[in-house]
Amino acid sequence: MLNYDLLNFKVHGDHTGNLVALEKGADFPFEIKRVYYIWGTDKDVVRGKHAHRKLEQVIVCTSGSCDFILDDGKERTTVHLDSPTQGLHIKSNIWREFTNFSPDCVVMVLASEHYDESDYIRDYNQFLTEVAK
Ligand code: T46
Repeated sequence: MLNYDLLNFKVHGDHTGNLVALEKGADFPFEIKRVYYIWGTDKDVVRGKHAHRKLEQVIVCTSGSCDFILDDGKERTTVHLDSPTQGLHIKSNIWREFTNFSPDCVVMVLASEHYDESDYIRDYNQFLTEVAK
């Protein structure tokens, strides 16, 4: 089984609109050390193309939609993200690519660690070698 979860966030909504709050605890799987967001990517661009040795992330498409392709070296699946009420929790050692961006797509990422280039595996063959160990 691929090492990911789809989280459904509690929505505090009323006639004034909606709000989602994310705090470590029952509703969120780790302490957030970093937040970044991505927008303005053309539809057919493929981002990612790497795995992380340690990092866990929760990925939220706060606007628009995109597809995340996840691969653990044995199986590959595509997760379509199109709601600010859902978070894709990707754990360690998963190769990810993301593409099929809508023009209004904004991807917000909540990360368990600070930015560390040495945590990235950017070569697919190296990834396959590491996950086979
Ligand atoms: C991931 C997917 C979903 C930083 O300086 N600090 C940061 O925290 C990040 C995430 C990136 N950068 C720099 C490194 C590169 O010069 O921003 C540039 C673009 O990063 P990258 O090519 O890694 O972007 P994506 O969209 O391919 O991947 C990012 C994350 O890096 C990655 O962890 O899982 O989003």
